[in-house]
Amino acid sequence: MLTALIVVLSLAFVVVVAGGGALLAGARRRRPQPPPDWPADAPRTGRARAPRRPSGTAPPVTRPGRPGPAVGPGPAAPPQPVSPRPVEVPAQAGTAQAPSEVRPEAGPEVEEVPVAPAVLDRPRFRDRLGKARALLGTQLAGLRGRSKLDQEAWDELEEALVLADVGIVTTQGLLDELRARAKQDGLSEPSQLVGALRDALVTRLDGEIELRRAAEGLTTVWLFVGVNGVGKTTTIGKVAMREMTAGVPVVVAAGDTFRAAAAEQLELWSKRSGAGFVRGNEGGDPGAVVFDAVQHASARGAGLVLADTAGRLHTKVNLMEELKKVRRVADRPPGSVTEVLLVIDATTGQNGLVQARQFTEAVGVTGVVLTKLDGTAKGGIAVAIAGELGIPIKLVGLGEGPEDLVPFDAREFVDALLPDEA
Ligand SMILES: Nc1nc2c(ncn2[C@@H]2O[C@H](COP(=O)(O)OP(=O)(O)O)[C@@H](O)[C@H]2O)c(=O)[nH]1
Ligand SMILES: [Mg+2]
Repeated sequence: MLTALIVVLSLAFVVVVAGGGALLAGARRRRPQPPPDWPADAPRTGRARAPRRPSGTAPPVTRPGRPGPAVGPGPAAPPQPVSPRPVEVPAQAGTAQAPSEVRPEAGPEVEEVPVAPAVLDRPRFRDRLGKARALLGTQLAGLRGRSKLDQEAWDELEEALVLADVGIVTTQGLLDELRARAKQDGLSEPSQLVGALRDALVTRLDGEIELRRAAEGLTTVWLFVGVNGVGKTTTIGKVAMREMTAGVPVVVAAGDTFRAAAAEQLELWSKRSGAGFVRGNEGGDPGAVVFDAVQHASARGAGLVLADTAGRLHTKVNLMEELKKVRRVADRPPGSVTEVLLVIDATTGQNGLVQARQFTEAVGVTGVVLTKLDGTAKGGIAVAIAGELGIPIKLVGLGEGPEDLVPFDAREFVDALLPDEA
């Protein structure tokens, strides 16, 4: 009897131990997923881009004793906000920390510690461009219904492109190209024409989307410019979120000193992301704010400053002069302006082109962030910008949330814009 009891108890013990082990193994398998793609350090070719580091794991946590990485901690231990002349310190910041905590170059041991993942789910173009696809779908339906490629078919295509906000000049250029292609390849069906349109659009939109970084030892500055309400501050917040998630210490500079609310809005985003935050007084010198942000980012080893700017001043000339000055100041070592990103609201249509010309003349735009694509039926503005100005679209806003800013992908965009049957 006693022997039987001992045997039963031993069996129960074995089952419990084996079950516990399986659970632990299961828990290990359920590690969080890798982070979203981000173009800054990824190759342009192909759709899959290498992630910086699995964001399902925590950013490196420093421990004394062994060498650490060149970049500072990410969201779990964000870089502390800097304290330049006019500054507001984020509530979560605490007191200033030694630079070694921002940039653990020598000494500390690095350990990957799993924490709650800060994964940003990347929205798909297809899911967010429904309005634009619906408009082009209706327009192209007429073209598809035709039996041959006659003048009326060409007229139908022209109307569809103009209505989608591709713009007269770009539309004419596209039609010329497609006529030549139709002749050369002997295209006779309207559906073949739409296929050729797909390719022509992708070719025009495909550009360099990488966000460039400064040389070793300098602090990268990305300047965000554009008229009021296009989404500059929101975009900076989203970029800060992405970069911090990827382990890059960020400082955001509230260079829109025209409205106090702009700095407060940016401060909220900095709190969400853990990025450092620098602001000035209302009506103060935005150049000084950006200068301070660079100085303090550099002193703490934070590699990236995202500078907000005003979208409206008393006159347009004032605004452009101010932006030129901000750029000059930000570009003084240790600062290095590697991107001037013009933010354009896709819902403003052709007006965006006019803005793009003005800003490009004043500050030399290096890339476009096209926001609110989720809210427009006229996605063709992207083609007009890329085609007429030759400025690559680098990022697009597909919504208001932190995850809704994605690297531009010409093929994915065009596939989302043109209905399947087209
Ligand atoms: N739907 C949508 N709204 C956006 C997007 N980007 C920005 N917004 C909204 O546009 C409004 C103006 O943005 P804001 O960043 O303040 O513009 P700024 O004046 O250029 O700084 C805010 O309500 C944002 O939430 C986007 O990609 N999609
Ligand atoms: Mg703003």
